[in-house]
Amino acid sequence: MTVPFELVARGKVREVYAVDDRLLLVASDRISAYDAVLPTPIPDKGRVLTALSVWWFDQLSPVLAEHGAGHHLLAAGNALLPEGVPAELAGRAMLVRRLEMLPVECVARGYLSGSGTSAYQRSGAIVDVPLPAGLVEGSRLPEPVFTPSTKAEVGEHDEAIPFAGVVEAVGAEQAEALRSLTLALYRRGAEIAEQAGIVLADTKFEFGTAGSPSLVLGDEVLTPDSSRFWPAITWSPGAPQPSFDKQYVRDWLTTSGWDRVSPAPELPEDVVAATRDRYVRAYEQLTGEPWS
Ligand code: PZK
Repeated sequence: MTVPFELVARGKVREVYAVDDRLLLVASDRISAYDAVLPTPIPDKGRVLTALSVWWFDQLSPVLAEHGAGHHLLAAGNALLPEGVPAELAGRAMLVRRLEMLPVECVARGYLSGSGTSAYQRSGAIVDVPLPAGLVEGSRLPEPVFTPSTKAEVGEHDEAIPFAGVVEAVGAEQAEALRSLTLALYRRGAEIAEQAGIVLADTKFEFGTAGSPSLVLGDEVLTPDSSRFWPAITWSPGAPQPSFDKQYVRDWLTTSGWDRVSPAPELPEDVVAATRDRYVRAYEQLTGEPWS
């Protein structure tokens, strides 16, 4: 497929194109697991994640407004996109304001998981954020915490940084604003997810600046690719929690004999179908709207 716009950034499963002074964020149907992009696409994944982001931007608007902030979404959906956007991108593209992106990943955690658990087991803290004794993988934290990280180069992992690192990068005033807004957005998102039977364990936001409002929420928001979603019904601290979206993929890869170094194997069609179903169910459960 040829997109008649300049490619300005490319992630594992997404692309960004320049459209005059704006950007087009395109979500593919590609899926990653264990740091690899799998050769088998998940039908509708790009459309589901785009629709979820669009829905979350709307849900989070009041929180952003309370903080004097905005979001970058200008338009989404076939009819609203500029002329020249290919039909194959229908539903998978968001037209957004071009921002000066801030050089930090704004991570909020309400539950202990992954790299947070590793850090906690080493030091009782996540970098400079102390946590109480006795927590285990999957524990709910007494309060959500802001654990920012650097934006890693391609192929590297993000690295957690202390709050002072955010101050160094963006100044004290903006650092405080990022922490406060990140935690407020996470709290509201987790509350909405909880009502839908989904634990929003943690998430990563990216912000940029523009003329006005100064602080603008960018990127994708509260999708399974930027967050850990767990089914509330199986939440049971003390071991890794099943992922709402990728568990079938991880389980199958684990039993496939794949060495996690070679190119990943094609997924069998039942795993593809079950995984597509999980994305669609996440959308339907969260929004209360049927997928179609
Ligand atoms: C921007 N990325 C990350 C990398 C992706 C996304 N509104 C914006 N203004 C300027 N730059 C960006 C955004 C946004 N969002 C974000 N890169 C550029 C990224 C790779 C693939 F889809």
